[in-house]
Amino acid sequence: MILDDIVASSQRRAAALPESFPSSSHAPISLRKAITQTRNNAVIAELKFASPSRGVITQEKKTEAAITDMIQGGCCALSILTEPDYFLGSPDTIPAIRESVPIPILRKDFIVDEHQLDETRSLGADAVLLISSVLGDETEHFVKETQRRGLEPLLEVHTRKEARQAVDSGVELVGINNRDLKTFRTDLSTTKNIAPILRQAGLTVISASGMIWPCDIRSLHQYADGFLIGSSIMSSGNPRKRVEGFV
Ligand code: IGP
Repeated sequence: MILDDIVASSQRRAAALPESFPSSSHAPISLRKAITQTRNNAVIAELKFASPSRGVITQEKKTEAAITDMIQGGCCALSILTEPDYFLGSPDTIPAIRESVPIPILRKDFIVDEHQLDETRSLGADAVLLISSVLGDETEHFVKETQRRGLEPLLEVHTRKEARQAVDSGVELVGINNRDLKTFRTDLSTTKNIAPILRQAGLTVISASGMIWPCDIRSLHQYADGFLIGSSIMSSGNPRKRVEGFV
């Protein structure tokens, strides 16, 4: 299964990290606040050049231009995919853009080792993705370790069981992935099925993956506080216009 390969390669990357990292001078900006205080639709725009399910999404590797466009379009936060082998990302992107980005940056990768949390803080990110189906029983531990480093965890779930575990983990921000990472099948009703469990517990909910058009956000509006969108924006040829349509 591809997810196992991605996790194995993330473990190899983590093992090659240095023991310690230089501290970042960036004062964290709250992703949760950015989402809940946005008056329009809270859109998190994702820098994503390729994925195992789609292959190459855009040939244009213009990071800075894409990010400027996304911010001008009105997104409330950025997600930067840093996984190199399957998503063609790089951790170096975050420090390269940090100073010119006034909104929260989420680091998206396959975190499997606490060292990667130190790395994430050092890169200047505000929040980091933790994936429930990757971390299993260690999820709660990683949530705590993330918070201890002054980073905001965004915990990704895909099933009702994972959602109930999220409620018990002490996390405040949860992403519902509409894509099953094991089969790559995308179904927006995943958000509708799972969100009530999280919202009843007072958590902030982000719907992630598979939203292509503004009507997709409209159909999920009552279920989620924010919307994380990658491929539709990156493949559009005009990220600013595409984000404007969503917000
Ligand atoms: C974005 P999409 O369908 O808009 O390109 O999806 C984002 O949700 C997706 O990239 C994602 C992801 C992840 C990537 C969600 N969870 C975990 C890597 C790892």
